[in-house]
Amino acid sequence: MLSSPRYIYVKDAYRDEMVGKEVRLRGWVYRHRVVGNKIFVVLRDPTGIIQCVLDRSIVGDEVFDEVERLGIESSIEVRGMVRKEPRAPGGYEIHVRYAKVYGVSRDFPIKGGEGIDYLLDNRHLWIRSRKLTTIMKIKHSVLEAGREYFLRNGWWEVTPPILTASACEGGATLFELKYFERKAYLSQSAQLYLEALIYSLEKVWSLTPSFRAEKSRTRRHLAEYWHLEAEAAWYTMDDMMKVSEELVAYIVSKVLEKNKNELEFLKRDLTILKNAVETPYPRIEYDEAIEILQKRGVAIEWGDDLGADEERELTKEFDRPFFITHFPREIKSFYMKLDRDRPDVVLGFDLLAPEGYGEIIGGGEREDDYNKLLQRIIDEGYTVDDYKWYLDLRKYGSVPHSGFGLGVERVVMWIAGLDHIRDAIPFPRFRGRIYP
Ligand code: NSS
Repeated sequence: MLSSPRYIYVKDAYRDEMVGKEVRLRGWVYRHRVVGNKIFVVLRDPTGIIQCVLDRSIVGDEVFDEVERLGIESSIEVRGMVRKEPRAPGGYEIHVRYAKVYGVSRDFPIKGGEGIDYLLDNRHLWIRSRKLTTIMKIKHSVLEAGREYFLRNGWWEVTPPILTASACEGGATLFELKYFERKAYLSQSAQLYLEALIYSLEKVWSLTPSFRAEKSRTRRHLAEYWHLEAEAAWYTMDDMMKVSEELVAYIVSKVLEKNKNELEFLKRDLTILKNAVETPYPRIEYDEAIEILQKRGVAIEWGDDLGADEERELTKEFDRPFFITHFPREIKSFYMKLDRDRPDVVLGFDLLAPEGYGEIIGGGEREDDYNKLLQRIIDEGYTVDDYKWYLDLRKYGSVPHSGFGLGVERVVMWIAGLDHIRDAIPFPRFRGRIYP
């Protein structure tokens, strides 16, 4: 008895050595066209699409009639021979001998040309699109490279909590929830917990969801995003900036290496992206950023925060990612260490992506002195009791330390060249929408 031909992925059919071989493929109907006694089914699987040709005289009436009626997104299996066919998209096709229908799909709700709100309502189906599939593959490489970078450089991966009792990045963007008899919040950042973990492991990192109740909908804010964070004992702000740029350069180099096809599908211009593989990245201080903006005619003054518009303007000065450091203390979080020589600014940094994208990382050196930190917490109007445990870290063997947080979807948005962050995550959350 002849053994069954093996299952292959679509991408494996696009090879000369497969020509003439009998194979099996499983997937979904991407396109479907009937021409007389032939059906052209374009089959989609995780690796691509390929044309499959069914001939009535070969597959028989029963199979032919069943496949003829199928709508797009029906799931099927085909068995047949790989053939070279210059007229087929991609140059290869499957000459089908047998087909089996698994799940019929009729009237798939997405036909092309729908508006964004409709597509978001049907996100559970829209994620099958080639565009979103392509972006998810790039995100996979970003996450893989991030983890690989930390593993190779001796960092410990840890698992901080998501349910928290206090704010890390200010009360304005906290999601509150009922936690048994009391109130709690969804974490905005693992930072405070990572700080507690450096006392045993010194160099730690984590990948967690972070939550921000952003009041307005923008192109680069999600209510739930994936946060890659690092914290290390003994590290200065400069040390941590080096880690940040090495990490980003490593991620970009891996995506360029592994996702050539995906970047091409998205028509991503690689000229500027390629510069990000080389470090160090340029560094400017906040003061200089303000001067640049003023020269460019932006109405801004020392002390103002940099928003998306200001950041976009600044990115025009650079052809690679760049750091801004030494921000006024008033616009940054309570935990940031003040510059010893200039106590009006903090030892904090942002890393901005070029081509208009802006901030992808925020980090800096932490206040490690008990009394100074206590004063910052009081000045901020926080309840000291909520931060008692965090203050303890400065009471029992305090050390200089630094850290940062990278927004995974911000990085994906930039690397993939997206105009909106929503496509960097399969099920985006922002104000006014939590479905599907
Ligand atoms: O607020 S951050 O700038 N900094 C922190 O949360 C620090 N506690 C991180 C740390 O030092 N461990 O956020 C860090 C990054 C920021 O640069 C963005 O890339 C991303 O997190 N971020 C977001 N991405 C998507 N949507 C929203 N709303 C968002 N907010 C921050």
